[in-house]
Parts: sequence; structure tokens; C-alpha cells
Amino acid sequence: MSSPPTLPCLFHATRDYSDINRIDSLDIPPAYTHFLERYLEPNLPVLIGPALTAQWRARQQWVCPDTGKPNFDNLREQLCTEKPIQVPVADCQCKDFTDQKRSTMDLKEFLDEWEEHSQSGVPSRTYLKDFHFVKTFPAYGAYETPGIFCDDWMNEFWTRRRDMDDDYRFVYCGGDGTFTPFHADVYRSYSWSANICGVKKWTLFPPNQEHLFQDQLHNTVYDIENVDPVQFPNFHKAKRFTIYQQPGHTLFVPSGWWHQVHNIGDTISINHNWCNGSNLDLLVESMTLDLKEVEREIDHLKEMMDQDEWIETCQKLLLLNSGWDWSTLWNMCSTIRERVKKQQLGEEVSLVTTVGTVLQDGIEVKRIAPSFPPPLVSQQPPLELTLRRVDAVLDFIRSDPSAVWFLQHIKDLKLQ
Ligand SMILES: O=C(O)CCC(=O)C(=O)O
Ligand SMILES: [Fe+2]
Repeated sequence: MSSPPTLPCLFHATRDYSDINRIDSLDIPPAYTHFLERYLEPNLPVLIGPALTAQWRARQQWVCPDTGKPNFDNLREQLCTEKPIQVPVADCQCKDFTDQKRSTMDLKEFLDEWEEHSQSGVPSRTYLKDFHFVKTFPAYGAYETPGIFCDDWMNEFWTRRRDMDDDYRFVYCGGDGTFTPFHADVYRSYSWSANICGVKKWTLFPPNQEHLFQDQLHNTVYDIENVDPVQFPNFHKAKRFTIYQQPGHTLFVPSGWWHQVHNIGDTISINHNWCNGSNLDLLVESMTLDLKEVEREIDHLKEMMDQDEWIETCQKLLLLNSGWDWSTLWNMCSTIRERVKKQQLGEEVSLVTTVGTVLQDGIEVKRIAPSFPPPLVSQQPPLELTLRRVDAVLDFIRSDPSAVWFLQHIKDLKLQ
């Protein structure tokens, strides 16, 4: 057996969604402890008013104040250079397995086409999504991650990694009618999504109802507005909440909440996927399930392999399918542990963010700067709590029968 024992409740958290009958909406951004206790820990969504984003360059320069529409001229002037910039786009009218058909196009072409559609009123089907904006324009400063979202282990770890250049910070741009089909976010991460202009219609489904949106072959509903009642006879029973997110407002989307998003009018949004000590157990659970799935799929090959080979193959496939494996999780937790230990000793730590790419000795390296000034560092849960949870997960991984193998094979990551 190479998957960990069934996950006990790693942390204290009891999450109960049965009594929820509305989604909170706050005019004033919450204090960190309030956000932690009321939303992060119980894993509940919250909509936060525009004060959180009012100072952002994106809010001030990407939108025409008189019409509320995207400022196409500014966007082109500020983001499009001679050098074409390829951006990822989805075709909202073309389903591709559980997602939309994806491709890339030049940013300027996208903006020109989008503006044409916007002016003519002919609906556009091209949705710019999952665009790594900060990575592409490190020095632009379109926004600042709000303090309540700064305890973000995924972006902290990925930014410190030197072996790959990736992050989970995105910009989305789409015309009226573009949409994101029904899904839950990768690895059960949280997301926050700040709306720059336009309106987003969110339909959110609390966890533990997945059986209502899957058929017997484990196919999942693609578009909640077009559900085949024969294939998914119980879908209508699923509890859901609809939110209209106005310009400037930010939605916190908790872990494992399925959702579908429709853009009303021309819409631009900024979102991050992230995790921390409050949803780490859900991440581990999701990875455990993914690993089980991999093992099931290649079960017929097990007899032909020795145990090391089997474990290695499963981990490689897990990485390929889900983008993570046990060593990624191990390394992320160890990185956070090291940082917390330093904080406990009163050492100065830089909670990093990439602010630019510079050439050093002819080699491109990331330039790192503290992501927030000292006062915001206190916008973290108590350090002991973080440490307890990281240690619980590290112990949990160690208890995996395959741990002996993968702990020997973990690459010593170079971090900055
Ligand atoms: O804005 C969208 O179209 C999708 C955003 C989303 O799914 C998310 O933030 O988790
Ligand atoms: Fe999502």
C-alpha cells in the first residue's frame, strides 16, 4: 500500500455547512482575527466591500470612471509593447472534457477583439483566464495583496523555489456572457477574487454534495445552467447560493466549494489561489484521494513492479495529473516551518513576493522583496497554531508507508 492511512481529522476543524442560509457581506474589510475565526477556519465564503481595492492601480487605471467599462486605451498603452505577449484564453462555447477549449493569443489582439465586441454588442466567446499577470509584469504594481490574504503558503513557497518559476496569481478578462464552468479549485485551495469592473454572477455550492453533481461514471456537471436531468437527476437538490459581485468587491471562495461564474458586462478580475494552516488538511485529503485514483488506474501494472518502482510511478503520475506530489507538499510545509521557527526566534523574515526579473552574471534571476511591511506581518494566525498544523501534516506524511522511499528521494530545493 502506498497511500497514507485514511485521514483522521488532522486538525480540530469541524466544518458544518448544514445550517448556512446566507453568505456574509462586509462593507468594511474585516480585522485578521475576525476573518480567521469567522471565514478561514469554518471555511465559509464572504464578500468584502470596495474599500479593500480602492487604492489599486488596476481600479484606477483599467476602468473608465464615467462608463465603468474597461479602459482599453490605457490597457493597450500600459501593457502592450512591440514584443507580442502571449496570453491564455478559453473558448466559452467549446467544451473540452471538463473544461473549455484552451489556447493562447497575443494580448493586443485580444484587447482589440474584445473592444470590438464591446462596441458592437456582439457577444464574445473568448475569455482571457489564468493569466499570470504578476509574473508577466513584475514591476507594474496593479494591486497589492490584501493583508487578510497574505498568509499564503502556495505563493510564498513557489516564489521562493528556484527550480521553477510559477505562481498562483491571475488576471481574468472577458466580455458579457463569458463564463467559467462548474468546478472546485485545484487541490482544494482557497481563492480570492477581486472584481475590477463589470459584474460577476457566482453560484456557490457548499461541500459534501458532490454525489448530487456526479453521474455513475463520475462525470461531473459542466454547466449548471444546462443540466441533463436524466444524467444528473438529483442536481436540482443541491444547496446553492447566488452572489452578484459588483466592481471593486472581493469574494473569498473557501476550500472545496464548487462554483460557476458568469460575467455580466465587460469584466476584469484579479484572483489568487492559496492555502495555509486553515485548509491544509483539506489539501492533504484531496491529494490522498488523487493518489488513490492514480493507484486504481494503474493497478494492473502493480504486479510487474517492485515496491520502489510502484511508489515512484504513482508519485510521478500524481505530479503529472494534479501538479503536486507528496514531496511538493513536504517541501512547502518544511519551508513554512523554517520560516515560522525564525519568526519565533524574532529573526527578520521576508515573506517574499517577486517584484522583478533581473539579469545577474547573464543569468535571469528573480528579484525578491518583502511582500508586506512589518505591520502586516501580524496579519497571520498565531505562530504556534501554524507550527502545530505544519507538524501534523509532516507527521502524517511520515506515517505513509511510502514515506521511506520519497523522503530519500526528495530533491533538496534551493530556496531564496
Ligand atoms: O472569474 C472566473 O471566471 C472564475 C474565477 C474562479 O473560479 C475562482 O476565483 O475560483
Ligand atoms: Fe474557481
